[in-house]
Amino acid sequence: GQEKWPRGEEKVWKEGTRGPDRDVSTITKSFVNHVHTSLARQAYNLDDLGAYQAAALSVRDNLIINWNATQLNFTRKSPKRAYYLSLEFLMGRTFDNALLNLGLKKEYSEGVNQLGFNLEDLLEKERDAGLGNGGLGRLAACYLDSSASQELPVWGYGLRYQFGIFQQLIAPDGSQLEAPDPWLQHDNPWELPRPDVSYEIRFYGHSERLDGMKAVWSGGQEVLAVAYDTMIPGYDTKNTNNLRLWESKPKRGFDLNSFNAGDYERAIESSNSAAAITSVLYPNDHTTFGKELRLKQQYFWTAASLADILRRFKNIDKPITEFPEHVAIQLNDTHPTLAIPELMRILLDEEDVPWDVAWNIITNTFFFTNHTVLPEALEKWPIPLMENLLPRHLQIIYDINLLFLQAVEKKFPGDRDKLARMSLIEEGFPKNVRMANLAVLGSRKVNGVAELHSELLQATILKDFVEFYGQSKFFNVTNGITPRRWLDQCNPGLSNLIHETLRIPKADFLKDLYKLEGILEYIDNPSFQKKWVAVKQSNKERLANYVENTLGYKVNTQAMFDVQIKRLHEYKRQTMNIFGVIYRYLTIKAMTPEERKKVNPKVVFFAGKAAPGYYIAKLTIRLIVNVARVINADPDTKDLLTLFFLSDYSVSLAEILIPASDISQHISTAGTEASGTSNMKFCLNGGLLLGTVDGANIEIAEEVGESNVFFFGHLTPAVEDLRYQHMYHPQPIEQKCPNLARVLNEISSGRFGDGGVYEPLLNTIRNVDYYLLTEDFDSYIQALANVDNAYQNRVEWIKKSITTTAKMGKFSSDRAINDYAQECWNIESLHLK
Ligand code: GPQ
Repeated sequence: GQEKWPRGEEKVWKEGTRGPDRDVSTITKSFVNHVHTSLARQAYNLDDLGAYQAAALSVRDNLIINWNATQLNFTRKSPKRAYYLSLEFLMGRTFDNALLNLGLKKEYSEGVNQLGFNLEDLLEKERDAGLGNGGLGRLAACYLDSSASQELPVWGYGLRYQFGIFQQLIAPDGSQLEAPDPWLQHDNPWELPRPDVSYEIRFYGHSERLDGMKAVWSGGQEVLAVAYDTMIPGYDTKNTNNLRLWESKPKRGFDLNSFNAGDYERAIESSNSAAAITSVLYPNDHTTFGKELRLKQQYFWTAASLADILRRFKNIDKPITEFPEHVAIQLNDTHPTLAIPELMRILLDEEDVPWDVAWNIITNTFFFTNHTVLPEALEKWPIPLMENLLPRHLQIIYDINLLFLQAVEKKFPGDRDKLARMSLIEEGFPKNVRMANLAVLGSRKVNGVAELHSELLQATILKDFVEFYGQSKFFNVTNGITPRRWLDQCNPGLSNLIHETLRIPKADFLKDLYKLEGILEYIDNPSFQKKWVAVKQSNKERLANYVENTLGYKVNTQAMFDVQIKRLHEYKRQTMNIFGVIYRYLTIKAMTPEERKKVNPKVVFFAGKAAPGYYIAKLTIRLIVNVARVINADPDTKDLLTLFFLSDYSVSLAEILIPASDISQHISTAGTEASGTSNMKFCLNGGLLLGTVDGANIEIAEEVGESNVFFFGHLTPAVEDLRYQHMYHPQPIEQKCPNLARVLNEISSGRFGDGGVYEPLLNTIRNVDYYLLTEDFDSYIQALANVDNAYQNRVEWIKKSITTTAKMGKFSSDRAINDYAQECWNIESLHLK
């Protein structure tokens, strides 16, 4: 029926909600208005930072109008919603992305020009929102973009860290130094504080069991979770979704009892400990540390998010048993797994729901994505820690476990080993809660992030669970990337070329990436090829400028650009790359001037952060930096080979590096990289792929054709046997891989600075070589040679590049999000008029 207008004159209200006009004069007015009122500044004292802030506030006005309209529409129509719970959202910058998604970039560029500024300079003033470590966090950011762009009712929930991923500096000796990332120092225009949306979150205390499965949890410490909303604009739609991040605050300003007793330090201590919960992102990737503060973060965030989701559900006045028909919750890795016992707690203790009914709600609401098979990344929490911090949740976990193991025993009588493997509790001193097992039990469906990874999951760490639940609970969603940021925003030249060539609106291929295949029609067209090369060339020059500005080094942009950018980790084998560079260096050194003329000149780029406590990864950075110093200063070779380690890798730096690459390296030991997503980004931008038969590399090759990628190395099924060989029949490295042995000896002998420094790193390869460099090095060197040869035939190379871009349709995160929407969430788009 027709709703009554709530207050005042409807006509006047409606006029106000129309939103600002999109013409340049409206934009300049709004900009000047923000300079004068929001910033209290003048044309006289406005620098680029101030101008960025004014422009951002003006764009934000547009976003807020759309955000409001979207949320009102969701509330009115109350469709089923999905929530993406992720401890990491690696958003990068917002300004440029918002302009592109709103379709206002031209207008703003002209507007700020009229006011004496250059839009590109203003874009540079924004700090990255680095609320994540790497692929897992960036995936979450791409998924938000795709959900909003496809008008799907999806919200993200995360934490508002005061400090994101640390800033990486390089010390004079070449090693990594960490500095804090104060990204909120100058207000963040892209968020809306919501002091009215807050929840009290309890820690510690005690839990008293009542009759049946209920209990009362009381006492302990309470802290406040306060919401901050970040607007997520869809591309080419008004639909604007929400990322809700929680900040922790003391429940009261300070502890009044201590304060009145004159103990002021004590009084602020508890308030400091509340604020500490969301103060910093844990900078570890693929490892768990078992630190109490991290567990606090996880509970604080899941409890606040669930309280918020439940409150919204209660607004629609449906019986709690219908919860899963209105709500789907995706668990991004095991980090939010406490949501499972937390929802159980609410249902049992607060909503008076019987156990079976509650468990049925749980197992129809949650969905779980696993991102690795590496054992060190599987989260475990020591029982004593959990018992102290979350006594009620531990009880619930025990209850879930008891019922579960009874069911396993019934299905597989007498298999004690199986029971031990599947139990939520790992025996030991101390005992641990296995979060992955809990996530599997509590979820409707479980997925890996690429075909191979999903297969491996089911064949290894989840094997028992597949046998118990059956195949249908387990499936694959291959990761994806948003073409808005990773094509149109980072590579406008390429995006324009495709647009002009296909003569279709950009929105057509940016929203349906399969349309890129259309460029194959022009693959033999010399003028198209020329333009294709020109785009790559200008992207290489942009990167060269960046290197000159940051490192003061002139880069040869005629050389092949070879890039490896990702977190430093032994399994990703940056070591193999740097050893390969050294091998190349030694080879060129040994050549006659005549032979050198035939060498394909190459510039090698590395970037990536190492976890502050990851000694070997940090040594690898130090080695790369010091090798670069030697190689770049060698007059015999420096025209043919240079090497750069670009510090402080970030989303924004990736946006410069990726479009400039001719070849990129994704060279993990087979079976270790779950998917990889930068491989997709490079290929989308016409860079070729050098990689192992691992993760999404395999599916990329399936799309672009194996002749267009450079594969090498042992395959996954061989890896286990090889490791076994290494363990039980060790062989000296000189015998196994003389080429690699020679490289390691050059390092030891001090050719790249004090060799002794690198012994611990070199010994990981000489001794155990868990990641099998000695097994793959020769075929790696061969693959590099194949890359050089292919590059010599420039026309063929260009065609490979065009084909690679053309065939990236599958890797749009729009496709991935649709897989989730259909396979898991059962949600539909809601178009906003
Ligand atoms: N990934 Cl477990 C991370 O970035 N951090 C982690 O702690 C774990 C996984 C990555 C994974 O290594 C990549 O292969 C994936 O492409 C990415 O998650 C997204 O699924």
